[in-house]
Amino acid sequence: GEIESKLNNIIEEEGAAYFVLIDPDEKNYREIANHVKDYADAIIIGGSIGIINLDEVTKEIKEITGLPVILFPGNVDGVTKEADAVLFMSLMNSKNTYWNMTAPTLGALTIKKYGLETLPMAYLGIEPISKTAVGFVGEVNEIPQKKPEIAGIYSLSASYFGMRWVYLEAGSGAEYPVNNEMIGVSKKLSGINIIVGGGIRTPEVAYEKVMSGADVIVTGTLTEKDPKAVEEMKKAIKKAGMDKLK
Ligand code: 1GP
Repeated sequence: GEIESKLNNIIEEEGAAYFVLIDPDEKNYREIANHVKDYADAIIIGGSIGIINLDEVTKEIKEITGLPVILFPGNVDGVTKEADAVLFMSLMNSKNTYWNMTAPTLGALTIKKYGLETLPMAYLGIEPISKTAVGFVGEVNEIPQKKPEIAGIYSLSASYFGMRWVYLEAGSGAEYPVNNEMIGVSKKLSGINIIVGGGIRTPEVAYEKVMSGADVIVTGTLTEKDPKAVEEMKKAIKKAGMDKLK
């Protein structure tokens, strides 16, 4: 699809991409959109708890930023025709089959009707995700940080299923992010695009994650608290991207 090609080009040419997550329930979404429009490569829209005015918020964010707007649905109600694409995902390490397969299946026909481009993605819940909202809601059997190879084999499995994206998720507001070794082994084993998010709050940490193998860095909480922080984040991510390509 068009959006996926665009993102792949950015990853290929710049070594890494930067996504900003906006929770549709966030009150200052206009302010965030305004600040991030010159720095993020794409906006992802989603949240695990409650969604109000998803159509309107998505439409406005698209108008303000002019960036690709990609849905990151927390459930079957997380889709709108106002977006460009959707992360079509399986929470592979949930204990509940609803989050592995039923929710995406129930959402599939709506996605088709809306004509949204789909990016097939494995969503993997990593420690300390259990302490965050998505871990609780998604009944995640969290992958311990000390067992990077488990994330690696899930990523490999995802690639064999034909998925082209893996999201290593520590959870929004996580006390600490996914470790570098886990990112490295996931990238090495799968060869597909690795998105890393949850608990990334400084440019230095973002730099390390990209150098370890992350293709995409996501920040949500940081951007909500300090929308201006995106400028330094972008610099670090792109610097790491170029250093990685060398
Ligand atoms: C959550 O990975 C994202 O899905 C972002 O996490 O809010 O901690 O940046 P933060």
